[in-house]
Amino acid sequence: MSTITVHGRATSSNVQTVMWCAAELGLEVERLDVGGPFGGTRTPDYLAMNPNGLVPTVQIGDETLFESAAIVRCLAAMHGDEAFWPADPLARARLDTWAEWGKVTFGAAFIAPVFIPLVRLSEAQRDVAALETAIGGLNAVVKILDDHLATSPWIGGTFSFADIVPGHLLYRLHELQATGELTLAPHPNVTRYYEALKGRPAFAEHVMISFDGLRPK
Ligand SMILES: N[C@@H](CCC(=O)N[C@@H](CS)C(=O)NCC(=O)O)C(=O)O
Repeated sequence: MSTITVHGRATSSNVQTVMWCAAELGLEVERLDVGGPFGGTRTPDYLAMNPNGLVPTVQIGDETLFESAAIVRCLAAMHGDEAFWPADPLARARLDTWAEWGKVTFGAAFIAPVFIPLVRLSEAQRDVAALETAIGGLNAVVKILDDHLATSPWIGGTFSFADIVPGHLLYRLHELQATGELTLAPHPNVTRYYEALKGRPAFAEHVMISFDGLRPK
């Protein structure tokens, strides 16, 4: 089996998706601390692998990839069984719809407009009005997931690659609610789903990582 090397700090949510997916698939991965306080993303060698200068960058054998969701799909296609990565294109697309939604809708509504102001900015640096609007938008998005999960235990009938992309956001979402920093409308199905994710050892190891180190000093 090809060696898998993940360049990226463990506190990066996008690195977490890749690490969680690899662990669910039972893959051995070497992870290197890159990005954030570790630096290393602006060197010519790194930029040659990932011109965005972001993490993760993943090497699978001689191949180098960036974009976490694409990497999750690649690992799933290479190593997933029929439940994790269905062979039928339509069955897979039914799941992938939610993986894509997790990235471009849920992730976009949560990380930049809500998580970053609440965690990475001091109160003085926050645009309170913009944050309130963003929390309203996030509520609407979480309701979409909650409605979907009312009829399904996982994103699909069984755990699959499609749980990784929206699922990895839920540790941060629920931690911010637990501390009272974020208040959302009740979302019982999402909370039930999060409790199920917490029972997965790979999720606990790679996603439930404190983000306190990201807070301003
Ligand atoms: N669309 C990219 C986004 C990658 C990204 O924004 N990574 C962040 C961490 S989550 C990053 O590299 N931040 C700068 C750093 O850690 O040095 C992906 O999904 O891989």
